[in-house]
Amino acid sequence: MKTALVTGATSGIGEACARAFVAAGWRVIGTGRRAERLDALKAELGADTFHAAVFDVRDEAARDAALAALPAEFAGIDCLVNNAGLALGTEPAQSASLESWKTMIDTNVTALVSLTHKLLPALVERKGAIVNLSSVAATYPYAGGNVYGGTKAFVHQFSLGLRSDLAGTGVRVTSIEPGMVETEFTLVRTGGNQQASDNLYGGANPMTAEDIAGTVLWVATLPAHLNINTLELMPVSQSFAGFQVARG
Ligand code: NDP
Ligand code: 8X3
Repeated sequence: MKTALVTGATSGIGEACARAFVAAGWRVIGTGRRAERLDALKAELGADTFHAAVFDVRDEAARDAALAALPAEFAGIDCLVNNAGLALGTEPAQSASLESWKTMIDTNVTALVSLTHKLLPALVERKGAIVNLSSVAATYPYAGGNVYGGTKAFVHQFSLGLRSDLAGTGVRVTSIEPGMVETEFTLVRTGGNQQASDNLYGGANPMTAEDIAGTVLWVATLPAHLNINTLELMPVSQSFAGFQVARG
Protein backbone atom coordinates (compact mmCIF):
# COMPACT_ATOMS: atom_id res chain seq x y z
CA MET A 1 0.00 0.00 0.00
CA LYS A 2 1.46 3.38 -1.02
CA THR A 3 1.25 6.60 0.98
CA ALA A 4 0.63 10.13 -0.29
CA LEU A 5 1.13 13.31 1.70
CA VAL A 6 -1.37 15.93 0.50
CA THR A 7 -0.93 19.46 1.83
CA GLY A 8 -4.08 21.54 2.11
CA ALA A 9 -6.51 18.64 2.46
CA THR A 10 -9.13 20.63 4.40
CA SER A 11 -10.76 22.01 1.28
CA GLY A 12 -11.01 22.02 -2.50
CA ILE A 13 -8.41 20.20 -4.59
CA GLY A 14 -6.46 18.78 -1.64
CA GLU A 15 -9.58 17.36 0.01
CA ALA A 16 -10.63 15.80 -3.31
CA CYS A 17 -7.10 14.38 -3.73
CA ALA A 18 -7.34 12.75 -0.30
CA ARG A 19 -10.62 11.06 -1.28
CA ALA A 20 -9.34 10.03 -4.73
CA PHE A 21 -6.08 8.52 -3.43
CA VAL A 22 -7.83 6.61 -0.64
CA ALA A 23 -10.45 5.33 -3.11
CA ALA A 24 -7.56 4.11 -5.28
CA GLY A 25 -6.11 2.13 -2.39
CA TRP A 26 -3.52 4.56 -1.02
CA ARG A 27 -2.89 5.75 2.49
CA VAL A 28 -3.10 9.54 2.76
CA ILE A 29 -1.60 12.00 5.20
CA GLY A 30 -3.76 15.10 4.90
CA THR A 31 -2.52 18.42 6.22
CA GLY A 32 -4.06 21.80 6.96
CA ARG A 33 -4.72 24.26 9.77
CA ARG A 34 -8.42 23.42 10.26
CA ALA A 35 -8.26 20.37 12.51
CA GLU A 36 -12.03 19.83 12.58
CA ARG A 37 -12.12 19.40 8.81
CA LEU A 38 -9.26 16.88 8.88
CA ASP A 39 -11.03 15.03 11.70
CA ALA A 40 -14.20 14.84 9.59
CA LEU A 41 -12.19 13.47 6.67
CA LYS A 42 -10.59 10.91 8.95
CA ALA A 43 -14.04 9.83 10.17
CA GLU A 44 -15.17 9.52 6.55
CA LEU A 45 -12.11 7.75 5.12
CA GLY A 46 -11.04 5.70 8.14
CA ALA A 47 -8.08 5.98 10.48
CA ASP A 48 -6.33 3.07 8.75
CA THR A 49 -6.09 4.99 5.50
CA PHE A 50 -6.22 8.68 6.49
CA HIS A 51 -3.94 10.43 8.95
CA ALA A 52 -4.62 14.04 9.91
CA ALA A 53 -1.54 16.22 10.35
CA VAL A 54 -2.54 19.65 11.62
CA PHE A 55 -0.03 22.43 11.02
CA ASP A 56 0.51 25.70 9.20
CA VAL A 57 2.81 24.92 6.27
CA ARG A 58 4.78 28.08 7.06
CA ASP A 59 5.63 26.81 10.54
CA GLU A 60 8.58 24.46 10.02
CA ALA A 61 8.79 23.43 13.69
CA ALA A 62 5.11 22.45 13.81
CA ARG A 63 5.46 20.65 10.48
CA ASP A 64 8.52 18.71 11.65
CA ALA A 65 6.76 17.73 14.89
CA ALA A 66 3.76 16.46 12.91
CA LEU A 67 5.99 14.46 10.56
CA ALA A 68 7.98 13.02 13.47
CA ALA A 69 4.70 11.89 15.04
CA LEU A 70 3.47 9.96 11.99
CA PRO A 71 2.25 6.45 12.82
CA ALA A 72 4.70 3.85 11.49
CA GLU A 73 2.38 2.71 8.69
CA PHE A 74 2.18 6.29 7.33
CA ALA A 75 5.89 7.07 7.71
CA GLY A 76 7.09 5.99 4.25
CA ILE A 77 5.89 8.67 1.83
CA ASP A 78 5.70 7.68 -1.86
CA CYS A 79 4.00 10.78 -3.25
CA LEU A 80 4.13 14.39 -2.12
CA VAL A 81 1.25 16.52 -3.39
CA ASN A 82 2.26 20.13 -2.78
CA ASN A 83 -1.23 21.61 -2.97
CA ALA A 84 -1.63 24.03 -0.02
CA GLY A 85 -1.68 27.55 -1.39
CA LEU A 86 -3.67 30.69 -1.85
CA ALA A 87 -4.20 33.95 -3.65
CA LEU A 88 -4.93 37.06 -1.63
CA GLY A 89 -6.44 40.08 -3.35
CA THR A 90 -6.99 41.18 -6.93
CA GLU A 91 -5.82 44.76 -6.53
CA PRO A 92 -3.27 46.20 -8.96
CA ALA A 93 0.30 45.98 -7.68
CA GLN A 94 0.46 49.69 -6.95
CA SER A 95 -2.35 49.39 -4.37
CA ALA A 96 -1.89 45.80 -3.19
CA SER A 97 -1.13 44.79 0.39
CA LEU A 98 2.53 43.92 1.02
CA GLU A 99 1.40 41.64 3.87
CA SER A 100 -0.76 39.69 1.42
CA TRP A 101 2.14 39.44 -1.02
CA LYS A 102 4.40 38.06 1.71
CA THR A 103 1.74 35.56 2.83
CA MET A 104 1.44 34.22 -0.73
CA ILE A 105 5.22 33.93 -1.11
CA ASP A 106 5.63 32.31 2.32
CA THR A 107 2.87 29.78 1.61
CA ASN A 108 3.06 29.07 -2.12
CA VAL A 109 6.84 29.26 -2.48
CA THR A 110 8.84 29.08 0.76
CA ALA A 111 6.73 26.44 2.52
CA LEU A 112 6.50 24.32 -0.64
CA VAL A 113 10.25 24.46 -1.15
CA SER A 114 10.96 23.70 2.50
CA LEU A 115 8.67 20.66 2.67
CA THR A 116 10.04 19.35 -0.61
CA HIS A 117 13.60 19.75 0.69
CA LYS A 118 12.66 17.91 3.87
CA LEU A 119 11.09 14.93 2.06
CA LEU A 120 13.45 14.64 -0.92
CA PRO A 121 15.89 12.13 0.60
CA ALA A 122 13.04 9.77 1.49
CA LEU A 123 11.38 10.27 -1.90
CA VAL A 124 14.67 9.40 -3.62
CA GLU A 125 15.00 6.30 -1.48
CA ARG A 126 11.48 5.16 -2.44
CA LYS A 127 11.61 6.35 -6.09
CA GLY A 128 8.58 8.45 -5.28
CA ALA A 129 6.69 11.26 -6.98
CA ILE A 130 6.16 14.97 -6.43
CA VAL A 131 3.05 16.65 -7.80
CA ASN A 132 3.07 20.42 -7.45
CA LEU A 133 -0.01 22.64 -7.85
CA SER A 134 0.93 25.54 -10.06
CA SER A 135 -1.67 27.41 -12.13
CA VAL A 136 -2.42 28.88 -15.53
CA ALA A 137 -1.50 32.11 -13.73
CA ALA A 138 2.13 30.93 -14.05
CA THR A 139 1.98 31.40 -17.80
CA TYR A 140 -0.78 33.90 -18.55
CA PRO A 141 -0.58 37.21 -16.69
CA TYR A 142 -3.82 38.97 -15.77
CA ALA A 143 -4.57 42.23 -13.97
CA GLY A 144 -4.43 41.68 -10.23
CA GLY A 145 -2.53 38.41 -10.59
CA ASN A 146 0.87 40.02 -9.85
CA VAL A 147 2.47 38.09 -6.96
CA TYR A 148 0.10 35.12 -7.13
CA GLY A 149 1.13 34.52 -10.74
CA GLY A 150 4.75 35.00 -9.74
CA THR A 151 4.52 32.33 -7.07
CA LYS A 152 2.95 29.87 -9.49
CA ALA A 153 5.60 30.61 -12.14
CA PHE A 154 8.14 29.73 -9.46
CA VAL A 155 6.35 26.43 -8.80
CA HIS A 156 6.42 25.64 -12.53
CA GLN A 157 10.13 26.36 -12.95
CA PHE A 158 11.10 24.75 -9.63
CA SER A 159 9.32 21.59 -10.76
CA LEU A 160 11.29 21.49 -14.01
CA GLY A 161 14.53 22.20 -12.15
CA LEU A 162 13.80 19.36 -9.73
CA ARG A 163 13.40 17.03 -12.70
CA SER A 164 16.88 17.96 -13.89
CA ASP A 165 18.46 17.43 -10.49
CA LEU A 166 16.61 14.16 -9.91
CA ALA A 167 17.86 12.60 -13.16
CA GLY A 168 18.61 8.94 -12.62
CA THR A 169 16.84 8.71 -9.27
CA GLY A 170 13.52 7.45 -10.61
CA VAL A 171 11.68 10.26 -8.79
CA ARG A 172 8.94 11.82 -10.91
CA VAL A 173 7.98 15.49 -10.77
CA THR A 174 4.91 17.15 -12.27
CA SER A 175 3.59 20.69 -12.33
CA ILE A 176 -0.22 20.70 -12.56
CA GLU A 177 -1.45 24.02 -13.97
CA PRO A 178 -5.23 24.45 -13.74
CA GLY A 179 -7.42 27.34 -14.75
CA MET A 180 -10.72 27.99 -13.03
CA VAL A 181 -11.64 25.37 -10.43
CA GLU A 182 -14.61 26.03 -8.13
CA THR A 183 -13.29 25.67 -4.57
CA GLU A 184 -12.91 28.02 -1.61
CA PHE A 185 -10.07 29.71 -3.56
CA THR A 186 -12.05 32.83 -4.48
CA LEU A 187 -13.65 33.03 -1.04
CA VAL A 188 -10.14 33.12 0.45
CA ARG A 189 -8.86 35.52 -2.21
CA THR A 190 -11.65 38.03 -1.55
CA GLY A 191 -11.57 37.79 2.25
CA GLY A 192 -14.82 35.78 2.47
CA ASN A 193 -16.93 37.42 -0.23
CA GLN A 194 -19.37 34.64 -1.19
CA GLN A 195 -21.08 36.87 -3.75
CA ALA A 196 -17.79 37.48 -5.57
CA SER A 197 -17.13 33.75 -5.59
CA ASP A 198 -20.62 32.97 -6.89
CA ASN A 199 -20.29 35.67 -9.56
CA LEU A 200 -17.00 34.22 -10.82
CA TYR A 201 -18.10 30.61 -11.03
CA GLY A 202 -21.79 31.17 -11.79
CA GLY A 203 -22.76 30.02 -15.29
CA ALA A 204 -19.11 29.27 -16.15
CA ASN A 205 -19.25 25.51 -15.68
CA PRO A 206 -15.82 25.60 -14.03
CA MET A 207 -13.63 22.59 -13.34
CA THR A 208 -14.27 20.79 -10.08
CA ALA A 209 -11.82 19.80 -7.37
CA GLU A 210 -12.57 16.20 -8.36
CA ASP A 211 -11.48 16.92 -11.95
CA ILE A 212 -8.07 18.01 -10.71
CA ALA A 213 -7.79 15.24 -8.12
CA GLY A 214 -8.41 12.67 -10.85
CA THR A 215 -5.58 14.21 -12.84
CA VAL A 216 -3.20 14.25 -9.87
CA LEU A 217 -3.98 10.58 -9.18
CA TRP A 218 -3.50 9.69 -12.86
CA VAL A 219 -0.10 11.41 -12.90
CA ALA A 220 0.96 9.63 -9.70
CA THR A 221 -0.09 6.19 -10.90
CA LEU A 222 1.33 6.17 -14.42
CA PRO A 223 3.81 3.41 -15.26
CA ALA A 224 7.13 4.14 -13.57
CA HIS A 225 8.91 5.04 -16.83
CA LEU A 226 6.51 7.92 -17.63
CA ASN A 227 6.76 11.48 -16.34
CA ILE A 228 4.23 14.23 -17.07
CA ASN A 229 6.35 17.39 -16.82
CA THR A 230 3.62 20.03 -16.91
CA LEU A 231 -0.09 19.66 -17.41
CA GLU A 232 -2.31 22.66 -18.12
CA LEU A 233 -6.08 22.32 -17.79
CA MET A 234 -8.97 24.73 -18.25
CA PRO A 235 -12.73 24.41 -18.34
CA VAL A 236 -14.00 24.64 -21.92
CA SER A 237 -15.66 27.94 -20.95
CA GLN A 238 -12.31 29.60 -20.15
CA SER A 239 -9.84 30.72 -22.81
CA PHE A 240 -7.47 33.54 -23.72
CA ALA A 241 -8.12 37.22 -24.39
CA GLY A 242 -6.01 39.82 -26.14
CA PHE A 243 -3.54 42.42 -24.92
CA GLN A 244 -4.75 45.66 -23.37
CA VAL A 245 -3.61 49.07 -24.60
CA ALA A 246 -3.57 52.17 -22.42
CA ARG A 247 -4.13 55.27 -24.61
CA GLY A 248 -3.73 58.94 -24.13
P1 NDP B 1 -8.92 26.09 -1.24
O1 NDP B 1 -8.91 27.44 -0.64
O2 NDP B 1 -10.23 25.38 -1.38
O3 NDP B 1 -7.89 25.14 -0.47
C1 NDP B 1 -6.64 25.61 -0.08
C2 NDP B 1 -6.00 24.64 0.87
O4 NDP B 1 -4.69 25.15 1.21
C3 NDP B 1 -6.77 24.49 2.18
O5 NDP B 1 -6.80 23.13 2.56
C4 NDP B 1 -5.95 25.29 3.18
O6 NDP B 1 -6.00 24.70 4.48
C5 NDP B 1 -4.54 25.11 2.62
N1 NDP B 1 -3.65 26.17 3.10
C6 NDP B 1 -3.62 27.47 2.72
N2 NDP B 1 -2.73 28.14 3.47
C7 NDP B 1 -2.20 27.25 4.35
C8 NDP B 1 -1.26 27.34 5.41
N3 NDP B 1 -0.63 28.49 5.71
N4 NDP B 1 -0.95 26.22 6.09
C9 NDP B 1 -1.57 25.05 5.81
N5 NDP B 1 -2.47 24.89 4.83
C10 NDP B 1 -2.79 26.00 4.12
O7 NDP B 1 -8.25 26.28 -2.70
P2 NDP B 1 -7.93 25.24 -3.87
O8 NDP B 1 -8.26 23.87 -3.51
O9 NDP B 1 -8.50 25.81 -5.10
O10 NDP B 1 -6.35 25.44 -3.98
C11 NDP B 1 -5.41 24.39 -3.87
C12 NDP B 1 -4.20 24.75 -4.73
O11 NDP B 1 -4.59 24.80 -6.10
C13 NDP B 1 -3.57 26.10 -4.40
O12 NDP B 1 -2.17 25.96 -4.45
C14 NDP B 1 -4.06 26.99 -5.54
O13 NDP B 1 -3.18 28.06 -5.79
C15 NDP B 1 -4.10 25.99 -6.68
N6 NDP B 1 -4.95 26.36 -7.80
C16 NDP B 1 -6.28 26.62 -7.61
C17 NDP B 1 -7.06 26.97 -8.71
C18 NDP B 1 -8.50 27.33 -8.59
O14 NDP B 1 -9.05 27.92 -9.55
N7 NDP B 1 -9.18 27.00 -7.50
C19 NDP B 1 -6.50 27.01 -10.07
C20 NDP B 1 -5.09 26.73 -10.13
C21 NDP B 1 -4.37 26.40 -9.05
P3 NDP B 1 -6.29 25.50 5.86
O15 NDP B 1 -6.90 26.83 5.48
O16 NDP B 1 -7.22 24.61 6.63
O17 NDP B 1 -4.95 25.62 6.50
C1 8X3 C 1 -6.06 30.05 -9.94
C2 8X3 C 1 -6.48 30.25 -11.34
O1 8X3 C 1 -6.98 31.96 -13.12
O2 8X3 C 1 -7.79 32.40 -10.85
O3 8X3 C 1 -4.74 29.65 -9.90
O4 8X3 C 1 -5.45 32.61 -11.36
S1 8X3 C 1 -6.66 31.89 -11.67
